[in-house]
Amino acid sequence: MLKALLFDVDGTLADTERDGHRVAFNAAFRDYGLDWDWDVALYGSLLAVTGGKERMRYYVDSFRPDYVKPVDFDDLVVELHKTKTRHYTRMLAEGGIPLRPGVKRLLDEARSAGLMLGIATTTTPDNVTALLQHSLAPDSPDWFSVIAAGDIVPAKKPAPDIYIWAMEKLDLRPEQCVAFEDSRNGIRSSQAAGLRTVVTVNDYTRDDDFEGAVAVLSDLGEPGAPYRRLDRDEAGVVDLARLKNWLQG
Ligand code: XBP
Ligand code: MG
Repeated sequence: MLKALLFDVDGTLADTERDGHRVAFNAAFRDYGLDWDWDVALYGSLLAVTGGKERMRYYVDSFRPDYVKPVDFDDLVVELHKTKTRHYTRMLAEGGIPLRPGVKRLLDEARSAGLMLGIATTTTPDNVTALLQHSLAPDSPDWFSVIAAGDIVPAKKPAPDIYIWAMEKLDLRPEQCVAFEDSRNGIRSSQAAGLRTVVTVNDYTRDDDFEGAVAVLSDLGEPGAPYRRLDRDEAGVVDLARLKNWLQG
């Protein structure tokens, strides 16, 4: 029986990567006088690595052979990341990034039906709180029975650890939950944790491999603006009835 919906954050709740995280990274690089500038296409390649600190190291190692690392490079990465988090949370507070279609509708329905809600993400906890408060509702972090985020587990997605951690906190088994993801790294993580997974793609992840997903959708859909299913010819709105139907089928 379905007891909880577990959500990824970036790319799933909102399209935060291109116009949120990417912009905040670049602002931090400028603050530190670095000539690093991540354009939209490059950022798509960098998304192969989850976690902001891990992503910066990957960039230097794979794209900047010319960069001479200072002796305190690890500390610099930590400081850059703190600065990036400040930029990102300020951006959310100033204008917010809208939630994707159907997200609030499904969260509201799940809460009314007494289902538990959870978050499992590689992003920093402050980023999750800021997104929920500014784009969903000021008290919405309290809607979630668990918010599993960031460095809480050392191995980030695609490792299953963050989902396993969240389910342990909820005292639930994978069969009692369904995950919502937007990326290959995300579904690798959720599936390795034993979770059935609904995927809503975005511009960075449309062509990813989502083998084994419950459904691959343009978004969760709204009445009057239905989702388009990418893995078969179907349109509609993801509500609990449809979700349970998919899970039984
Ligand atoms: C997305 C990520 C994160 C963010 C940046 O995670 O990979 O690294 O891009 O966040 P998810 P931080 O889709 O699991 O939410 O800079 O805070 O690491
Ligand atoms: Mg994601």
